[in-house]
Amino acid sequence: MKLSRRNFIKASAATGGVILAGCAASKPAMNAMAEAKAQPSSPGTGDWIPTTCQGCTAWCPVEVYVQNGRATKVRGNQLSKANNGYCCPRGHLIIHQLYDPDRIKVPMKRTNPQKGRGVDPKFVPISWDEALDIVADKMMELRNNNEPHKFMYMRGRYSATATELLYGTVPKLFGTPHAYSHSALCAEAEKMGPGYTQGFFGYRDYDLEKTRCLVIWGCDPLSSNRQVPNAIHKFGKILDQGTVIAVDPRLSASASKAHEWLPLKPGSDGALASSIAHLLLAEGLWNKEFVGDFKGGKNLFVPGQTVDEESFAEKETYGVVKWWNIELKDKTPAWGEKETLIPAEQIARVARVMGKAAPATAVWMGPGAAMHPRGTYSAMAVHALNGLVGSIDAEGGVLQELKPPLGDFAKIDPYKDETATHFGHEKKLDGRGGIDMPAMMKAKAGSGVVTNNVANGMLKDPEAVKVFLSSWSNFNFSATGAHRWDEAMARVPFFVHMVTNPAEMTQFADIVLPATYNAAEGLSVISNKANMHAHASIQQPVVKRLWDVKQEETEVVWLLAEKLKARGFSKIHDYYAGEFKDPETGKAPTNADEFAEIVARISSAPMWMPKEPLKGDRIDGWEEFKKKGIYNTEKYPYKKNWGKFKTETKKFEFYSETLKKTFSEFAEKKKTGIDAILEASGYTARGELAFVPHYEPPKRHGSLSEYPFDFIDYKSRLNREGRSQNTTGYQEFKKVDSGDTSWDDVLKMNPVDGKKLGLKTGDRVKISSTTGSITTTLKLWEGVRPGTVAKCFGQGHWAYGQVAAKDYAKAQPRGGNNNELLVDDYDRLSGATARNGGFTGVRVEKI
Ligand SMILES: Nc1nc2c(c(=O)[nH]1)N[C@H]1C(S)=C(S)[C@@H](COP(=O)(O)OP(=O)(O)OC[C@H]3O[C@@H](n4cnc5c(=O)[nH]c(N)nc54)[C@H](O)[C@@H]3O)O[C@H]1N2
Ligand SMILES: Nc1nc2c(c(=O)[nH]1)N[C@H]1C(S)=C(S)[C@@H](COP(=O)(O)OP(=O)(O)OC[C@H]3O[C@@H](n4cnc5c(=O)[nH]c(N)nc54)[C@H](O)[C@@H]3O)O[C@H]1N2
Ligand code: SF4
Ligand SMILES: [Mo]
Repeated sequence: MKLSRRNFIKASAATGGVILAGCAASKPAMNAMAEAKAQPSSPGTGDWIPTTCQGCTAWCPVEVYVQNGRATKVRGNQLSKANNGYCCPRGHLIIHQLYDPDRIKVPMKRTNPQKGRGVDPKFVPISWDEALDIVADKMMELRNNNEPHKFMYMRGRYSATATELLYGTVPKLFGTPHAYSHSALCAEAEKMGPGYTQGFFGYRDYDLEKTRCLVIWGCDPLSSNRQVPNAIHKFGKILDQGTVIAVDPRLSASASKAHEWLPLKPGSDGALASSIAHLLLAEGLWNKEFVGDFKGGKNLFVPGQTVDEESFAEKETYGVVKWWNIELKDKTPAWGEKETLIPAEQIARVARVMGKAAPATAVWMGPGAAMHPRGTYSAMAVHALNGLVGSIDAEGGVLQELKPPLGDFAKIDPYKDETATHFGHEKKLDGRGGIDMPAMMKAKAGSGVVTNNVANGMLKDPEAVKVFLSSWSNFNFSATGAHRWDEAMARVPFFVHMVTNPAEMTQFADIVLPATYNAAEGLSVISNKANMHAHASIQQPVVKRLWDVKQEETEVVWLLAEKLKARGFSKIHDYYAGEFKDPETGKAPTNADEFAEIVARISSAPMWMPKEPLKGDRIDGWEEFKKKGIYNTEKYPYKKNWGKFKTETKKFEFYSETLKKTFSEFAEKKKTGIDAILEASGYTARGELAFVPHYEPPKRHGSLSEYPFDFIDYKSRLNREGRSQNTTGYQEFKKVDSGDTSWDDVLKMNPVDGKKLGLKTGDRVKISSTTGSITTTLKLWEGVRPGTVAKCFGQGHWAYGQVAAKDYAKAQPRGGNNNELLVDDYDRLSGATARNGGFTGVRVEKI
């Protein structure tokens, strides 16, 4: 039976069994509705089974209610301290996604050699055995031709611990440098803020219970970011006991409830931060316990005047006077007003509130302040405010992290053969480590991934990648400059996609391997932190699989390793079979299912069979871990990292010796100067300014005359990253995003601009940038200032399924994808893809 793209979804939705009849599938599968009919569910009887939601990077421990084998409801894990027993609105979409009729149900093979957007792949169903034979043959061809480095793996979302078995293992043992994670599409620039000030390249936690001033900056914690249930749970209390300030060019859900909303000009975050810092210093409002004080007791921070470094005795920080002299002394609120369009008096008012509540003032920075083309410095500037108010690791402040004790996997090095070692050192495709792309994550140049630049690398060298494997990814939709991925993917000779749905990237696949919907069908251990506790949470099958799907990081890699072994390359299999022993019985895995279970047991064993009693929860054995689903650590201790920050000086650095050292080493290696690197990477700072948090004027693609509006991108509160749009729940409830309309995708414009352009709500408009154009509906809305327009990221799928796309068969999108407008540009110091900061100018025309 031949299945074209056109009728694949139609057929599979109605009759999953028919498809399976056409191939040698190993498991019988049933239509979701058929099973429900066979066993009517009776209300009130069922079990809550713990698992982990991965709808966003909160990775909440949850429980799924299962009645007669059917998942019917979701709630937070009642034992979890991170989310207080709640899930956010999109936790409920787990059920919709799990039972999405458009899921890929069996492996598929492409029969149309032509590839492109809107080109029918003419997929036909095949068995797992056949599919993996084809993949293994293609991989062996590369090994046999001495070009294993033409193999590439790219990771989208992943399961926290098991990811190592694919991302960390397969490319390294096979012999290729081409393993790239999606992280630089995600929020890497944000990490540069805490990274180059306090030596912590990670996401922060917040003591929301005790906060007296919460500054929400470039994120919307009631809708998104990394701990939505906890933010919703505590928000009312914070409003009662203190002040909430939102810095966002758009009226977000948080901004709409905040005491102060600062709708700054997109990309001017550094200017706002510098003027707040200026005022805190000029008015003596910095936290003396953390920062220290003038030796003479008198405040010498006088606007416009430099200060003698010797006059100040610092405590937990380093370089506050240098920072004042180099960047801050002239950055008054009046100066700030010019750059940010926020009235000077509001800047001053907000700064005073922050200073008065210190150290219980938490600046919660998100991608909106950082994912700009010059975002490293605005991330540093915004995060440095936490240093000034002394909220780092303080009561009511901003915290680093604890970690649950996880079991490690054995080192792969002994399994690397000569070919792997040799070809593993070939040049990467993402441009990292060039003077125009320093990618200095974790204080080391060339260490950051530049995900989105991989497409450019592939286009430049079409021979570079011959076999491409990717999982849980959809870069043709999720990456800015999305059309480049269409071009690059069309040229890849052999592409294997391991996903749940036939999304945009899948349309370019030669082999499609249907993945488990991990939150409800996978088996893994996921760790994270929130609400002053870290946790490890199990992800386990809450229901039996309806379709012939497999988990890519454990089951599929095991089966693939077997296939490669049968063809003469056994290293990957040797590693899995030789090093993964059950922590209790010592037994080695003999098949894919056993491997998956042993992996989860190794990762979690230190929590349920600890060598010494732990400070966190007590769990007696694996069965209890599966039943409770979670291990919570003890509470985060205040001042944990004081005196031992992982910076060059061990202090919180307002003058980053850490960044200076990283830069100097890189410049030496490249035989050039630091200023030359800054220039090549598009930053405006020169000299000493490069080492302090400072304002870099926003970069912009497109002239103001041709593209008069700054474009504001943000996430839907129903986005499960790029994945929930094929559910009717998403479409029906889309109106929960402020200003939005259900079943549509609206561009929000200030009524003042609407009047000027003669546009009204409901008009169909074409939005164009220097890169591309999309068509959507217009909505006049006061939640954006004149000169800016905002549209939610999420809609605009031309594939994925019959709900997400307006017409899947014709590849017609519902609404428009922001990434077809946004230019592919980068914060080059981190390698992160820019999506915020108004760097893409757009034009709006009625059609
Ligand atoms: N609902 C939901 N939550 C999510 C996710 C999801 O898909 N949906 N994904 C998760 C993931 S993967 C990540 S990486 C995190 C992080 O992602 P989030 O914290 O959700 O951040 P974004 O929506 O990317 O950030 C954009 C925010 O910054 C604002 N903004 C845009 N330009 C500017 C600017 O120039 N300055 C300032 N100050 N603000 C600006 C936007 O209006 C918006 O509020 O969220 C996680 N949480
Ligand atoms: N304009 C704009 N672009 C953005 C963002 C934004 O805010 N604005 N956010 C960015 C961020 S923060 C991120 S993290 C990226 C995310 O982008 P990607 O890393 O590309 O991932 P997704 O698009 O979320 O999901 C990819 C695919 O995974 C499949 N899938 C769903 N569930 C599962 C599962 O359980 N297992 C497997 N194997 N596959 C599954 C689906 O088929 C889906 O198409 O997007 C980024 N892109
Ligand atoms: S979508 Fe995110 S915040 Fe919501 S329940 Fe899932 S992991 Fe938690
Ligand atoms: Mo992300």
